[in-house]
Amino acid sequence: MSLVVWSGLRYSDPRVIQEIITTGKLSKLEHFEIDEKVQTISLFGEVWGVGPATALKLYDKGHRTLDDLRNDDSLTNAQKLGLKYFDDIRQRVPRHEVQEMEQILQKVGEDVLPGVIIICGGSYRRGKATCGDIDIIITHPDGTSHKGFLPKFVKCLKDMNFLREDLIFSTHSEEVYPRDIYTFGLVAWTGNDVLNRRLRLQAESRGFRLDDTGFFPAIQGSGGKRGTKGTANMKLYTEREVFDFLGFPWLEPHERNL
Ligand code: DCT
Ligand code: MG
Repeated sequence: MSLVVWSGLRYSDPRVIQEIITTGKLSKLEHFEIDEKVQTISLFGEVWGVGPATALKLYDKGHRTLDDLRNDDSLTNAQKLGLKYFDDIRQRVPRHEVQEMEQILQKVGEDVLPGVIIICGGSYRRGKATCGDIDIIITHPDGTSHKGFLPKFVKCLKDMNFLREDLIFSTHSEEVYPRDIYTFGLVAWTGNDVLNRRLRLQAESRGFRLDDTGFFPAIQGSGGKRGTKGTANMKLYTEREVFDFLGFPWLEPHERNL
């Protein structure tokens, strides 16, 4: 980057010299600095677990490369893992690999909890040829035995070395969808993000808030126009019911790449 910019400057150009003499600075160089800053912050932001504020903080500390970050003790464990697997995480996974992994996950899940339903959502469910990650949605048809499944499942996957690290998993987290709200999780985690935005807007126009756990009727007069969690949830059990309820034309998963 710096080479490209610098090669565009002719040091002997009288206008360059004139600018430095009269203003004490060189506007092209300032642009370069801005560019370098933007590029570095955006690179740091690609490290898993590093948001824009942290990226800026790291830049202000003087870090300019990923190797600089590797020597910084202030990184959280998740950020260190993000660095360690930086290239891996950025690489897209071929569809057939995701399919194999889904089958393994389903088999291990079944061993841990018979009847458990494990679906791979996201771009995979939308039929994409490669996937940025693997989004898993889990439920159990009996509505209760999903409780406590996730820690056991993760332990099993780690014991067999399928899972090497976990970034945000906590043994207290219960991130399996109870059967009665699973459909909303499935819609939300299938996406894509543009469709989700449209579905949420459509819900709002009908006086509901939609998220990955359900439809929530707006509470009149409380400023809760968008609907608030905790208000009665609509019981819908299939994706088609969700689309129908919204009056949104039905889309098969592979048609949801908006
Ligand atoms: N999602 C959303 N809004 C976002 C990002 C994601 O509603 N800003 C939903 C839709 C897809 C799902 O979450 C999973 O997200 P990603 O894994 O980020 O996207 P993807 O569609 O699976 O694509 P990728 O192949 O990049 O993972
Ligand atoms: Mg994904």
